[in-house]
Amino acid sequence: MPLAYIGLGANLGQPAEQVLQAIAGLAACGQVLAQSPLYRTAPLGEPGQPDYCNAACLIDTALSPQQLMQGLLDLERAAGRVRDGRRWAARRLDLDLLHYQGISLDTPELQLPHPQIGRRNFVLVPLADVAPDLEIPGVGRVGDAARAIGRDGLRTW
Ligand code: PH2
Ligand code: MG
Ligand code: MG
Repeated sequence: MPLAYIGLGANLGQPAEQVLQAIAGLAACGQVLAQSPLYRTAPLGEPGQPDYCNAACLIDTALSPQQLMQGLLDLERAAGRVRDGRRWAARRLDLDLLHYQGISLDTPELQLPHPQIGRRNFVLVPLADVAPDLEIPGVGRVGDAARAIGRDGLRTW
């Protein structure tokens, strides 16, 4: 079955609990093969928001990318995420489909690989924990990209 790579983030409520619960909930979407440690990361975006808890997971899934996205949105809703249109505001849970094995997509609903992977250390560093040798188009080898971007603003949770 295809492998899929998920980025997790939360900075409202009980961020670590929501991230761990989401990892457990990913069982509804596939088999979780690896999970990164939890990181405490400085918020990027609207000023004054709490630190984020970030992590990444590798799953083996029978779902299509679109079905998997729906599953991730369901988990975000179950955690109480409210989407109010503000792009980089604080949130209870954010699940990003970062990469889906063998698929490149550029549609309004879904872009794969996720266009921001290479720009954010709070995505790259946890992803490198679960898939250092993964090659992502436009990013390169994830372990190398994570080392190059550095760990500014990142601590273990
Ligand atoms: N997610 C955002 C905006 N800013 N900052 C950190 N540290 N971690 C995130 O996951 C994050 C963010 C929008 O998805
Ligand atoms: Mg995100
Ligand atoms: Mg998101």
